[in-house]
Amino acid sequence: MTESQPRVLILMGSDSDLDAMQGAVRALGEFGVRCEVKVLSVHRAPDLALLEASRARERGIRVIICGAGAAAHLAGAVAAKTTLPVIGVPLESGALRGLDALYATVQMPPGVPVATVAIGGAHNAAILAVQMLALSEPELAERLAAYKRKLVEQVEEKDRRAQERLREDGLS
Ligand code: RP5
Repeated sequence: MTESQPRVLILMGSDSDLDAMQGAVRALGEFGVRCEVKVLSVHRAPDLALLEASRARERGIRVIICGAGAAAHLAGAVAAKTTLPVIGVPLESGALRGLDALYATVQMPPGVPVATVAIGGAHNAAILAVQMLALSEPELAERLAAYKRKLVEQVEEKDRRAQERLREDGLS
């Protein structure tokens, strides 16, 4: 495997999922983690989707992120065909606004887990994927630590702003 090979595979059920899944691509990019992105419906092209899942490990992929809306079976079906960790992102789509996708993604039978993030949680899916890769990559763990420090700074800034508002409103 070469350094430039993608280690995260992002699958999505439709091109209509792309906007929602771009947060994952962006976040992985910020950590310098290469990914491959594919539209692959397990309902409309099941053979292709299952082939992709079963070949992912031997291609050097280490984590698979699957985003889908409605009857969102992509992550579960992919998890059935690989020993790689699979992260599911339920997406908002149609009348049930993502609740259907959440249930379909998270309610997996024993033995076939899908690590399910929030509805529309593509960013968190990427962070979780980086955390998995960082188990064996100290440099990535360093970047995650820096990311966590930034989160703390952001909270401190929010507190400063809240205190300022309270003072301006004569409430402190
Ligand atoms: C799901 O149905 C897809 O993941 C998408 O969220 C939703 C609608 O798909 P399209 O009809 O836009 O292709 O399978």
